[in-house]
Amino acid sequence: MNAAISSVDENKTARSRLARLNDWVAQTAALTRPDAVQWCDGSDAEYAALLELMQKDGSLLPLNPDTHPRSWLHRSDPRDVARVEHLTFVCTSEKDAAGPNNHWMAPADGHRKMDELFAGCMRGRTLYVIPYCMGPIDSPLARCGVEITDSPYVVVNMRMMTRMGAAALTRIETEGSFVKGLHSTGELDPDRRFIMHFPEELSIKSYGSGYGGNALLGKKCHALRIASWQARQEGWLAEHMLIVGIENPRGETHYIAAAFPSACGKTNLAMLIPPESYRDAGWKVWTVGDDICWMRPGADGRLYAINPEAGFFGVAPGTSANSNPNALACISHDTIFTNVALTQDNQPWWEGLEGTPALDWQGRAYDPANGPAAHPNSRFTVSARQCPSYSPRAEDPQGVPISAIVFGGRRPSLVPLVFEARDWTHGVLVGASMGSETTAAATGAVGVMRRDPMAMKPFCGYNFADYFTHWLGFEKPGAQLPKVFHVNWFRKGADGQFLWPGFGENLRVLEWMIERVEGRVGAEETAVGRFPAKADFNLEGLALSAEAAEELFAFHPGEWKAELLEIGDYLASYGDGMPPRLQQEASHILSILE
Ligand code: SAT
Ligand code: MN
Repeated sequence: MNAAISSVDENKTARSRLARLNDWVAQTAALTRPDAVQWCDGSDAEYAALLELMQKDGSLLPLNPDTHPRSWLHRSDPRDVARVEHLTFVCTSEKDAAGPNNHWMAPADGHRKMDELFAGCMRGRTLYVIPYCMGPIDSPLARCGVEITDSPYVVVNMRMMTRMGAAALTRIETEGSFVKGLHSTGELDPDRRFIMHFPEELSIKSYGSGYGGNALLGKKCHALRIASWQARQEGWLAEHMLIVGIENPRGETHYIAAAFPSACGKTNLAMLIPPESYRDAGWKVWTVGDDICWMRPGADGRLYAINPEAGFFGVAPGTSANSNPNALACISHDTIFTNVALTQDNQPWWEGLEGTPALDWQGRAYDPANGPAAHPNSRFTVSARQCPSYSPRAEDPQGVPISAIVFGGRRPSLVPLVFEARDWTHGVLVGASMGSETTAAATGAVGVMRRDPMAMKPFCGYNFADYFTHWLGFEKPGAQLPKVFHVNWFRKGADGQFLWPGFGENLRVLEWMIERVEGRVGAEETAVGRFPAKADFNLEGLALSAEAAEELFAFHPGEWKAELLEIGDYLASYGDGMPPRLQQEASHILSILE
């Protein structure tokens, strides 16, 4: 074909691709009736104008410019401070496709319900159109979306959390496909709040919440619930995992992907600072991502991972110079804080920091009788580029090769500090049977033990039975799959205190994993997996009592038997679609224990 003609054709196609977006924006405006429509380009000028607007209307309060330059505090409605799993739905034509792990509604009913809420809801407001890309803009693993929202707070957060604006729009023009997300804060009335997903249409509708996971649609709604659906169809994985690079003294870097439920230390592990002796020996830690990991097999059979996000939406309480100096450095400027407390001199404050709060997260004079000064799920939003340990490979369009996958939860008893799965099938079982105590990241009781497979219970956009089958399917000829491990930083002693110091010392556990990956050390075979041999695990320089050291690595067959029986029942609750291989694996372990 003549070059001139082909470029005319391409332009036409690009325009018609954008026409789909334009039509959707026009239809949405007709439904929601905003006063104005603003297409976001992601520019500095746009960002500055939005900050000014929010400062004027009081939704952003400037923080102390000497200690926290260009940083802000946002206070949520007190009834809107966490994800709402009971109001989160997956709408698929067949109920079974969503599975027992999701709340389900028929797509037509879901749309009707949401469109009633959206009708006229943007009167007096501006409708913002946010084109964004999840993942490095030039990465074949990245995927685009467009969020429509009436919240300027969402726009400024999306700007830090995603690649937002003109470049994303260009990619959407050439690619044609994008995930559609419609969001309104509505009245912030918990009785008029729903987060609905339509995976078959690659679309999301969210109404009545301005909180992170409910409102920043690129994050959990797109990058996990919708992406997990796309990933299954396209042969990859969208996971609730941090990605961290561990460089050993020989200068070799192993990348590890680790799944923990919300508020269980993913950000801390992703930004770990090695203990002094390790630093002296030459160990380094590189942050790729702290919450979400998209990975797929590369030509060499290994899994390659990208972080689809561009920023961190981290839990503030507990973040300190002791626990996470890298995070503290990240958030010393150009940061948006949500629901933290304030000191007398207008610095952000939360439990775990030195000093004293003057105002609590609701802006009241601090009174311990009202509970913690900062909300337990208060957050910071910050660009990943501000992280001192940000990996030079974090923006690699091809992703980083994963050497190990780690699963972990809050388990006060039974589960040892670390063990290794025997093989991929066993590893999938270890992930599928993960348990953890609930945290403040979602509304509801805190500290209740529940099963949270792969830390995806709130985020898998389809039936867990199919999800486990998808995971098992990665084992095929030519695959060079990572080793799978389970860790538990949260084991407690009889006195109720944590047995393991955690934080930087967790590098000792990662070191053992890497040695296993490299085949440098053996392991002790048990019915439930491979445990470290004492001689191979570095406890030097740790103030750990002999009993604690014993207990952290102990294997209790009787208690494990009870655990395995429970796991068997849990897996059976997913019905006939469950891959028999997982049940067989669980039965096999049980038979060794008996
Ligand atoms: O609220 S978010 O989903 O963005 C954070 C979390 O709970 O993991
Ligand atoms: Mn998370």
